[in-house]
Amino acid sequence: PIPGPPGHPVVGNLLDLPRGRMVRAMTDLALRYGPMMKINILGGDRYVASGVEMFDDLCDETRFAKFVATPQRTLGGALPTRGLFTSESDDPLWKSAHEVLLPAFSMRAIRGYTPLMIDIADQLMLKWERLNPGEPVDVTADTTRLTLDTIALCGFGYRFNSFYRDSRHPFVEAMMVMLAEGQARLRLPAPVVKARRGARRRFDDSVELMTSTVQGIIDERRDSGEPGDDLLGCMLAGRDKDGARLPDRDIVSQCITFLIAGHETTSGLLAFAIHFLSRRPEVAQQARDEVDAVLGTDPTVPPSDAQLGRLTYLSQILEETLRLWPTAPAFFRRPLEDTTVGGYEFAAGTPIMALSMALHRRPDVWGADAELFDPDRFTPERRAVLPPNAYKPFGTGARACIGRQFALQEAVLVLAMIVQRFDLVADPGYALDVRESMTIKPQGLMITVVPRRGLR
Ligand code: MNH
Repeated sequence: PIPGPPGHPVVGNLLDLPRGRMVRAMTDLALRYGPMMKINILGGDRYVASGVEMFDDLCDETRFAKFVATPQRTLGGALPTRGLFTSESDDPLWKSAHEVLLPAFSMRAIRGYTPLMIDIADQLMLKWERLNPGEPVDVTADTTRLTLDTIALCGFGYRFNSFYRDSRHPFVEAMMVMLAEGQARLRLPAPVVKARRGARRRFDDSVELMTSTVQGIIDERRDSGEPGDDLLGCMLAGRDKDGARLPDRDIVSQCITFLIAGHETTSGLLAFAIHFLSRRPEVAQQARDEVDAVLGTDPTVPPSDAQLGRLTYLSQILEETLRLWPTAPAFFRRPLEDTTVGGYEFAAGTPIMALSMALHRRPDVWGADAELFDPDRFTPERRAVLPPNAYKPFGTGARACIGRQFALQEAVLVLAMIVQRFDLVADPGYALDVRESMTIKPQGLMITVVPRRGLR
C-alpha cells in the first residue's frame, strides 16, 4: 500500500490542502510521507511522486508520457487549438508545431533576441534609478511587467508597455481571468463548474479578447509583407518535416501559450532570486564581484552574449533558486502500459504527479541542509555528481520546456544588469510569502534598491 495522510469522509485530504497553499502543503506532506504518496481529493485518489527513484521511472520516455492535467486541459480546451503546452503527445499538431518552433528557440535564435531583451530590461533599470531614496519596489509586479513585455516583444514585436501603466493591459487582465478560472475549476465538481454561468461567460469573453488581439497582430504582420525573424515570423514562414505550414488558428494558440508559459515562470524565478540576493550578503558580494569582473562597471555599455555566457555564478544563483522554488512546481506523467514506479504498481493511464518542488528538497539527495539556499550546489564539480533525475525544474523528455534557454538568458541578463547597478536591501520585517496559481511567485515582496555608484 502507498503511504499517505489519513483522510476524512467525502472531502478526503482536501482540508490538508488549503486553497492558495496546495503545492506547499503537498510538498510538506510528500517530505513527511515518502517518495511515493497517495492522497485523496473528494473521493479521487491522487499519486504524488517526489523520490529520485520515482523520477528515474517517470522520466523514462519509453514507458511514460506527459499527462495533461486539469488546469492545462481547461486552458487548452479554450484555445482555438491546444498549443504546445496543453496538447496530448500523439497530437499531430503538437509534432508539427514542435518541429516548426524548435529552430526559433535554438541557442542561435535566442542570441538574436538579446537586443530586445535589453530594451525591456533598460526600462526596468530606468524605473528603479528614478526612485527616490528609500522608496520601496514591488519586486514581483516589476519582474512580471518585465517578462511579459519581453516575451511579447521577442515573440511577435508587440509592446505591452507595462512599465508605463499602473493597471494591467486588457490582454493581460483577460489572461489572468483565464488562468484563475482554470485554477478554480480544480476544486469544483463538474456540475458546479457548469452552473457557474457568470464565471463561464467571463472566461469565454477573456478568451475571445485574447484570440482576436493575437489574430489582429498576425493579420498586420502578413499585410506588412515582412515575416520578421521573431517567433511569429518563424511560425508564419516555417514548415514541419513534411513541408506543412501551421494553420493560423494554431499560431494564435501558440502565441497565447508563449505569453502565459513565457512570463509567469520567468518572473517568479527573477523575483525569488532577487529575494535571496537581498537576504544573503555573501552571495550578493560574490555576484557583484563576478558582474564587475565580466561586464565592467560602466552600465552604459550593454552586455554582450559572450559576456552573458561567462556569468557562471549568476547562473548558479538561478539554478539554486529554481531548486528551492521551481516556479512550475510539478508536472504530470502517465504510464503507457501497466508498469511500476519506484517499485509500486500502476495501471496504464494513471496520472502521477511529479512534484519537483519536493524532489528538490529531499535530504537524501540534497543533504541535511536541503532547505538552505546555496548556489555552490551547482558548481560544475558538484553538478557532475548529481543523480541524473534529481533536478527537474523544466520538466522532462520531448515535452520538457522549449523556452528554457530563452528564460535563462533573459534571467541572467536582467539579474546582471540589476547587480551591476544596485544593492538590494531587504525589508527586515518581511518573511517570504508565496502566491500559488499554475506557477508560484513571491507575494508582498518589497525591497529598496540603492544605486551602487552615484548613478543619479
Ligand atoms: Mn516552460 C513546458 C517550466 C519558461 C514555454 N515549462 C514547460 C514545462 C515546465 C516548464 C516544467 C513542462 C510542463 C509539463 O510537463 O506539463 N518554463 C518553465 C520554467 C520557466 C519556463 C521554470 C522559466 C524559469 N517556458 C518558459 C518560457 C517559454 C516557455 C520563457 C516561452 C518563451 N514551456 C514553454 C512551452 C512548453 C513549456 C511552449 C510546452 C512544451 C511542449 O510540451 O512541447
